[in-house]
Amino acid sequence: MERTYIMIKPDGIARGLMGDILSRIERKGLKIVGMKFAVMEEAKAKEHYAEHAERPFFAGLVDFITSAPSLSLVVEGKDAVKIMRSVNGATKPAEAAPGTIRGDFAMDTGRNVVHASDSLESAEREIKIHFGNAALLSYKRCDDDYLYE
Ligand code: IDP
Ligand code: MG
Repeated sequence: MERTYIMIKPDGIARGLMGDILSRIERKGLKIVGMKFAVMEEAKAKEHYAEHAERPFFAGLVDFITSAPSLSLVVEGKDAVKIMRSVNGATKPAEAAPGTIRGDFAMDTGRNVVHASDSLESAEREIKIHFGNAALLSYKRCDDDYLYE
């Protein structure tokens, strides 16, 4: 079982897409085991996007991510990291397939609605940044259903 870090970015929240995006995650069969709705602190945004610190879009990206509320999630399931990358779609909306979140809802790379960790290592790092030691829910498989414990 894997855990991954997902963020519905400020544009997704402002556009009223939170419910649709949560629904896609649930209908896919993944479990939401952590949720935090807040304006991200600048230090956390900088740490989260540290790999892009030298890129020309970094300052604008941090400004945008900290400008308004975003929804941070921890999502759990088999192959959750890979599956959430495919549910989100390609980084550049022009390359994102229809049926993906970015393919259906985004036009600009800088306003691409969602984030998902790109590897298990990134997921662990990002969950630590945004959830620290906060307790996450757990769930168990029960017959054909998945139940929270
Ligand atoms: P990812 O979100 O699909 O993992 P990354 O390449 O890690 O994509 O980039 C992180 C985020 O930085 C992107 O989701 C996007 O919002 C933003 N970004 C990436 N490249 C550009 C760019 O060329 N211009 C503006 N924003 C960008
Ligand atoms: Mg990335």
